[in-house]
Amino acid sequence: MADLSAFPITKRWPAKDPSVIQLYSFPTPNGVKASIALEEMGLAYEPHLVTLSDADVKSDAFLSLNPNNKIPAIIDPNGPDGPIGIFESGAILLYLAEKSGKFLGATASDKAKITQWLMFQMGGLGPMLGQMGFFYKFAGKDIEDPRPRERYRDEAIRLLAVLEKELDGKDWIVGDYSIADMAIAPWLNALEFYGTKDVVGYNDLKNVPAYVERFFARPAVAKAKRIPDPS
Ligand SMILES: N[C@@H](CCC(=O)N[C@@H](CS)C(=O)NCC(=O)O)C(=O)O
Repeated sequence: MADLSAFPITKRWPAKDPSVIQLYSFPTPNGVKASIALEEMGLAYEPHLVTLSDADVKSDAFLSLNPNNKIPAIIDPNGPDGPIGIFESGAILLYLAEKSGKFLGATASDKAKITQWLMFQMGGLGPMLGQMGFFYKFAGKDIEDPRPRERYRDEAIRLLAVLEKELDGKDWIVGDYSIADMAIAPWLNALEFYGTKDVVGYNDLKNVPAYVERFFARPAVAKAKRIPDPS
C-alpha cells in the first residue's frame, strides 16, 4: 500500500485509497481538465473537493502541494521514482498523457503540435478569457474605464477567430482528439458562464460551437465536468 504521509495535504483531505491518483480540484475550466483527462484515460483516481475559498486553496495543507494556491493539483502514488505531486493543469495533462500513453499523438510531430496548442491555451486562451470574465461578470465590471474590458474582449474575439480557422474541416484541434482539446474546449465553454457569448459573437461562429458541442457529448467529458462534485 502506497504511503502518502509525506504529503501534508493528505491530513486535511485524507486518501481513502492511497494506491490511486489523488485529485485536488474544483469543477472550473482549469479544474475539469484534470478530471476529464483521468476519465478519458481510464486511470484510477480519488477526487477531493478543494473550493476556491481562501480557507481551502490558501490553506497550509493545500499550499504544501501547490505553493501557487490554485487548483487543480494531483499526487500520483506510482510516479516514475515513487510518489509525486504536480500542479498546473497543463503539466498535469502532459504527465497523465505520458503515463497512460494516450492522447499525446501517435508521432513526434503530432506530439509537438499537441503541445503547441496546449501552450496556446495555457498562455493565451485561458488567461485572456479569465480576465474577460473578471471585467464582465465579476468585480471588474464596476470599473468605469472601458479600456480593460475592451482589451480582453478584443483579445478573446481574436483568439476565437484563430480557433475558428484552425478547426475548419476538422473535428479536433490536432489529429484524433488529444489533451489539447481537453485544455481548450472547457475554456470555450466558460463564455457561457461569463455571459459573454454575445459580446464575442460566439453564435456567428460555426466551427467553434460545433467543436464545443462535440467535446461535451463525449461520455467521459459529460461525467468529468462535475468532478469533484461541488454540491
Ligand atoms: N495556470 C493554472 C491556473 C489555475 C487556476 O487559475 N485555478 C483557479 C480556478 S480556475 C484557482 O484555483 N483560483 C483560486 C485562487 O486563485 O485563489 C492552471 O492551469 O492550473
